[in-house]
Amino acid sequence: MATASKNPVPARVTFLDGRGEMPMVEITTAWSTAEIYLHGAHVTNFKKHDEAPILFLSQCSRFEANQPIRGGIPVIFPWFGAREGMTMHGFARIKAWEIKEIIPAPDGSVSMRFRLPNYPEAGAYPPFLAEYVVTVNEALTLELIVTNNSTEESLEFEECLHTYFAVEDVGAITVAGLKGHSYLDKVANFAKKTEMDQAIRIASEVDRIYLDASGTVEIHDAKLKRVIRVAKENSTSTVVWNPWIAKAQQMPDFGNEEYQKMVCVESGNVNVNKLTLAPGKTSTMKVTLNSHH
Ligand code: TA6
Repeated sequence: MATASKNPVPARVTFLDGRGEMPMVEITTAWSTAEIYLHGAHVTNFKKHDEAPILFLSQCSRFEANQPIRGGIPVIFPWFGAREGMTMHGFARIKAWEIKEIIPAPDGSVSMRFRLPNYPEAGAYPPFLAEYVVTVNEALTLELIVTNNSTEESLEFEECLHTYFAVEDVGAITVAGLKGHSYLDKVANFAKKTEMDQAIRIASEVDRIYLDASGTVEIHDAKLKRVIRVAKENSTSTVVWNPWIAKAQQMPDFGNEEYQKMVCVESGNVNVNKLTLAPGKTSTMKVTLNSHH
């Protein structure tokens, strides 16, 4: 929770046209700055005033309709991964969300509530409401709130905040907090394995869905001398991904060398951890990102 400052610096919320003339909002608080595009309710930047940005954003990212932004925090909903004949990772990240509420708090924090309008692609699902609350202070807190508005059908869905973290050199980081968990190794055709390392190192393509993993994960960045903490509530899947060299070269919206400057640590409920929401019920997945030296 943000430490309430005696004379909170008034927060500032600015609406502007971002890259690709896409509407975005910039939030500046006493502790930090964040940028959020309405496209996908996509957070593209979070930077504490005295630190390097916490999120990675590709220099080659697209900023156009029906294309995901490469980097920041893609909001993956209502499915994760590939679906025959459908867009990868659901449609929420490539659609415009609406701003429903801006809530300045007495301590100088700012929260912004976004809502996913009812697009035709949602027709395959029982009626639902998806909202996303982004809170900016010395941390960045994200809440993905899904309500099943059906009176008789259960809502089955996957969700994931597919966060790209900025690192100085991916070869000099470790990812901690997943030892002992089972994971599906996409690089080995989704073979089920067990994580043996408390400090995971990345020296090749890594694409792992850790299952029943609800704990905090830390990214230790030796070169930036900082630790990024990914804490979460109501999320039992953690995905760790780095495309490495070959995959980086195959992605047109990602620089060939950019794999060295990022790691995805994603918080969700995917695969066998997918959610089934009873009629009228609401589920809230909460992720809090922070960093310290
Ligand atoms: O979360 C890891 C992953 O599923 C990888 O397999 C890779 O596909 C990545 O997501 C990025 O997917 P995207 O559709 O954003 O290129």
